Amino acid sequence: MSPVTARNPHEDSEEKGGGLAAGDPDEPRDPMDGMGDSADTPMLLTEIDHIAIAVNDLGDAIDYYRETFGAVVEHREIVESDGVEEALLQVAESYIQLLTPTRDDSPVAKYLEKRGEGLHHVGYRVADCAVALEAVKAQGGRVLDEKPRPGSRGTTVAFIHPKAAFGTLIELVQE
Ligand code: CMX
Ligand code: CO
Repeated sequence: MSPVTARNPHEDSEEKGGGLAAGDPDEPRDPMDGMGDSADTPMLLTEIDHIAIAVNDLGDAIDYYRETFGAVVEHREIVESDGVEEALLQVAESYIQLLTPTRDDSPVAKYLEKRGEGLHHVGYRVADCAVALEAVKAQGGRVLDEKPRPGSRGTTVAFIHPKAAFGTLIELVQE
């Protein structure tokens, strides 16, 4: 069997520097090449909503961001259900979310104790949190919230377990 008759159109566009289709304007690259099963999943994430950083002292962290970068607090809130106080600092269409625990059994208190200050989670904005959460579950994802729930500043959110997401705690955020 000749390699020409066995030609797989996906192989051409994965070749670096010179398959038959390379440079042919009539044969656009398939952006899903090499993406495996994700070709079936429509893009659900519309923006980075926020990067959350766990800190021991919210005031100190706010001062650091203001003095170092000129970043100012847009919103401040205590989220009792999560045992956190947060400050949101806007960066273009996204936020830095500075987080500190309000009680000892808060997930952020546990995180600080175990790992110290630092990046706690990434919030990805989605158009519809329920739809995105169902898509994660359909892929066998390990979710922390079976149903979307209220987040801060009137958002609807759901968390995905970091152990099932390459070590990053993910929050789906619908505005
Ligand atoms: N990022 C990455 N890994 C994390 C993590 C985080 N934020 N938090 C915990 N882990 C890891 C731990 O290091 C640990 O790993 P090992 O088993 O390798 O040691 C593992 O996950 C289990 O961690 P744990 O300390 O035993 O903590 P729990 O399982 O009790 O809780 C989690 C972890 C993610 C389930 C819990 O923090 C949670 O439910 N989080 C979602 C809610 C939340 O974080 N709310 C605050 C934010 C509110 C907001 O954004 O508004
Ligand atoms: Co968050």
